[in-house]
Amino acid sequence: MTRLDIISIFPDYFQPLTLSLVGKAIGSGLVELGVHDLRHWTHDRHHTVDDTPYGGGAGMVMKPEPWGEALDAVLGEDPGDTVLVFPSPSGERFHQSIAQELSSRGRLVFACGRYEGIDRRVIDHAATRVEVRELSLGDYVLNGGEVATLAMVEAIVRLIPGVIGNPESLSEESHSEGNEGLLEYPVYTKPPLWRGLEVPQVLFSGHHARIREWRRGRSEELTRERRPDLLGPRDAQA
Ligand code: JDK
Repeated sequence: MTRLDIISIFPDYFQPLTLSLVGKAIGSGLVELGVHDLRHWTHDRHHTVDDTPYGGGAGMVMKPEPWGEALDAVLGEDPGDTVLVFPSPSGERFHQSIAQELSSRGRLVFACGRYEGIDRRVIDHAATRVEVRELSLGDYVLNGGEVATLAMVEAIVRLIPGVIGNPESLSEESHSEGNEGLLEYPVYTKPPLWRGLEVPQVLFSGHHARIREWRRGRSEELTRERRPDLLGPRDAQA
């Protein structure tokens, strides 16, 4: 059983998690999900979570007090096997091996910031109590941590044993160890001729070794064209 908690000022963002794969994982008891509204841990009439930045500059910063109380409550007394994730545009880049690693943890807490981010002391203080990862979804700026959390949760949950019916399909896909770091080959299904476009003949041959070679060749070609960075420093010279 994996426990996921998400803290956000927009808990409604996480409604989609009750659908599809993550929803099924919850339904089948493999995953337990808690979504928490940060404003629950405010005490003023306006449920204030932001304030002006020390040192000046544009925008607002999330106040430390609500975050401190929220994390105390959600982490609880014994945050033993917990990883606390702060999505951030200046975090370490999230990738498949981090998803793999996080999928084996007992408990994950996602802290979603907004505005220009969270007062730094919240993260520094939390790091004295639990393992903290600041993670970036990619090199672009989102409006907050919610969308990054949705993507990371989906990438992590599908790797939890039992969540995906056929675990073989996991080891073949791009960015997993089994695919030798290449992009996936193109896939086809019926009909054999569609809008004048044919399915490559080799796929009808029943010749498994030739099919495997063809797929490998397509994977290498695609990787060279689109993601030469995935090839070794030598192969990358196209
Ligand atoms: C968490 C708040 C928004 C907006 C300022 C100035 C250059 C931007 C934070 N991969 C990824 N992208 N974006 C996020 C992410 C954004 C977040 C929060 C995650 C909380 N925001 C925001 C503008 C700035 N900053 C220097 C980069 C910072 C994750």
